[in-house]
Amino acid sequence: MARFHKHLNITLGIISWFLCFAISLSSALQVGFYTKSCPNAENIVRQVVQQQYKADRTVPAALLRMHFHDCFVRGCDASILIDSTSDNQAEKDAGANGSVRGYELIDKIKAALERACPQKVSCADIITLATRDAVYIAGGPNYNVPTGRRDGLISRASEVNLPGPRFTVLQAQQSFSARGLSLNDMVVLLGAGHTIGVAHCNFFKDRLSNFQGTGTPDRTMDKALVKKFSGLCGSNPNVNPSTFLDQNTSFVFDNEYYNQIRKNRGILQIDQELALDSLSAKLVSNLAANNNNFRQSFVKAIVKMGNIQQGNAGEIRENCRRINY
Ligand code: HEM
Ligand SMILES: *[C@@H]1O[C@H](CO)[C@@H](O)[C@H](O)[C@H]1NC(C)=O
Ligand SMILES: CC(=O)N[C@H]1CO[C@H](CO)[C@@H](O)[C@@H]1O
Repeated sequence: MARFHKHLNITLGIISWFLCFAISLSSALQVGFYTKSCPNAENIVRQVVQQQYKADRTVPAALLRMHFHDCFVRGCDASILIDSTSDNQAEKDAGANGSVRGYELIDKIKAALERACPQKVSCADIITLATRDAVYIAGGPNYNVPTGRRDGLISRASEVNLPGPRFTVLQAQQSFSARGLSLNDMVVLLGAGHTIGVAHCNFFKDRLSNFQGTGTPDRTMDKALVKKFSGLCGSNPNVNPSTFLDQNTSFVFDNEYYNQIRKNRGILQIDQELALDSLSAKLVSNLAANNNNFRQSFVKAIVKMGNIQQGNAGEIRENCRRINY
């Protein structure tokens, strides 16, 4: 018993040390970190995002998903941007990352920043700022982004450990809480991402027929949608079309996602489960009823997600796709 307590004490000691360390790291981030070193940094990011959005309305979805995938693996350190090399398979080439987009846009922003102030602005901050600007263009709230992140030195496909579309709400919650995010943060962030993006058939077509061996489609999916997607996804294994995760206001950053999943119009299994599982159903109905509540909760949750960090070692990458020599 004494031995058990000793172990427990050591474990608690390590955990609290780690928490202090994590808190002291995230408090190193501050709004306006580049005010002196690169006064125009945030304007430059915004201009490039606005310009690209005019050519491509899917930019907000691309950036928001990239931000999520970056922060969930090794913290928000731009490890997602690293290209694989002959001796390293990087995060972006892990299965879960197959459809993350927006790398060229980040390159463009980085090039503009390097012209204005070489070697000052981290790629990790670029992702975070660009996401903020894109969310705002899509109709979301504007908010202050703490900056001062450093770019990580490691990116490994084998470390990618993201929640999957067939997770239960409880499993997803565990994945979020391991990163310091609450169930409420999770419900808010999922709705924010999935109110503007798309999903490819491979992530949800198991719901369309013989769902989990039942011989029928997923009974929790609206019948008209089952029919629509059966046509869309078809039976040709060589094509993998996509559809909007919010089937109503697909390009608008609003709380409509929550109304849709309450009408059995969720696309991924996890989307639908969010509305049905007793863990999250109440949160979903509150968010569906109140767009302002959604917007305010989103700002808190995305800033919190942006503060996930794993260590303070790092650098300001010259090229977001490569560790500096
Ligand atoms: C349990 C958590 C989550 C799961 C299982 C999940 C899963 C997925 C899947 C499977 C897709 C479809 C990808 C494709 O077909 O290309 C997707 C799309 C997307 N997700 Fe999530 N996601 C989760 C949480 C989040 C969060 C927290 C965010 C951001 C705040 C987010 C943002 C997005 C966006 C923006 C898209 C659309 C991407 C695009 O249009 O290119 N997701 N998600
Ligand atoms: C789409 O959203 C509008 C409100 O923005 C709502 O009135 C309408 O019922 C929704 N349609 C569907 C099919 O959910
Ligand atoms: C687009 C892309 O990079 N896809 C990769 C996703 O991950 C799988 C598995 O590691 C690779 O085979 C794909 O090439």
